[in-house]
Amino acid sequence: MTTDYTPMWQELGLDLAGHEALLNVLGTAYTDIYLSQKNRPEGMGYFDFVMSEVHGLRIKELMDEKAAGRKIIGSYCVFVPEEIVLAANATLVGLCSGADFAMEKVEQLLPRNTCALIKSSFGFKIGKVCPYLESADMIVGENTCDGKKKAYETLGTLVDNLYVMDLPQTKTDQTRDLLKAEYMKFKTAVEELTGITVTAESLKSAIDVVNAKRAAIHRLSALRKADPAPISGLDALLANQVFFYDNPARFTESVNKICDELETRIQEKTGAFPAGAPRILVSGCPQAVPNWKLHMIVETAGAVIVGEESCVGERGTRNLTADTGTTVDEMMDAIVDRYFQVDCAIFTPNPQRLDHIQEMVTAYNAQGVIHYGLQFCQPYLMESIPVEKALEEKNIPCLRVETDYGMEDAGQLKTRVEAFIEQLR
Ligand code: BJ8
Repeated sequence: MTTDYTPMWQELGLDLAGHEALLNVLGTAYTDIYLSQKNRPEGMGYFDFVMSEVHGLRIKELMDEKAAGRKIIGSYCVFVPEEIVLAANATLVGLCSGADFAMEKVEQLLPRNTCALIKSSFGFKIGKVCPYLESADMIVGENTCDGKKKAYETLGTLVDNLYVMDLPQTKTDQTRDLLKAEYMKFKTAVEELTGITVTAESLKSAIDVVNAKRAAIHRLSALRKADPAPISGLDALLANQVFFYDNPARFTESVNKICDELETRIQEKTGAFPAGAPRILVSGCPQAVPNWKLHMIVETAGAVIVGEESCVGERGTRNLTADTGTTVDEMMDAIVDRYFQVDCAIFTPNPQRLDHIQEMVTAYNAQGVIHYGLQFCQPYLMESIPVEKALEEKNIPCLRVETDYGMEDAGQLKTRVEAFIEQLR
């Protein structure tokens, strides 16, 4: 028997009709895109269940946590350190920004030429269709790209619990100090919210929890190096998306379980795609749930995506936090050092990202790169040109795509992707 979550959604103040429409679209898309895939690992059943309960059971768990006095913090960026949130006995959830909603109303508040990700975050708020957003006791924005920076000024008028974190845009000793100061300030804000002081013990344990989660994803990523690829890019992308809102310990356990299965598949040479299928690395803007568009187009055209150089992917998860510190200050330094390596395109200059893309091409044995840029995203679209040049110098084919969340350009994209795949064959 399926549980009726309507009273819970009502209590959260969701617009029930709009929410139902969203869930229907999401359910249909998931069935068409995910459940129609062939040769999926059995362990993906876990993620199918998570997705079927994405606004149900997981929200119920968060509501139970709230009833027990725990605070929920929502974030839009991988620069928000989960370690600090967990150490203050709160839960961090990523706020999805992967689908268009209430666009007409959004465009009364934001210019039309704003990226789909920012518009989506507004659409979910204005349309009152995101239970994660509505259950959050604090919403964290960050000064990254100009679009987000300015949009948070307006978002602050729509929510009463927005906390904006400043972030450096260059990488020097001075800006590292700025990041540390911002993380210390954030720690204080979270402590004030929860009424719980972060201790060396709680921070150490939080670092371990988050490191374990990232290590599980690293294990999954490493298995994608095999040919035939034991898991599709779509399924691996989903794991990277669920990373942001599942219970961390359960996520780690489930991903490790899938990895055990993938290891057996590799030994038996069982692939999600046939051996020798063209292998592609996707690089660029984050693909938040339920943005599965590019992966779907590529994989239904017969190529397999073997890695994502993205914040919903390896850019976001790649480094662990050193666990050698013994005092809160030493551990805060380790956290700062870990996050300061994230090579988001808002940094200038940003040579590390170019190096990382090339390292990933080699590590995952990719034959080509698709650079995924959201329309109107200046940082990533600007950077896509040097990325393409650097790859061309190494004779690595690169296709730059610029798109949004709509399906109007799907046919045209498909044609370009198919031609690119032919080039790789
Ligand atoms: S660390 S990538 S998660 S900021 S797509 S909103 S950049 S105009 S999302 Fe990001 Fe943090 Fe950077 Fe990662 Fe702006 Fe571009 Fe829109 Fe973007």
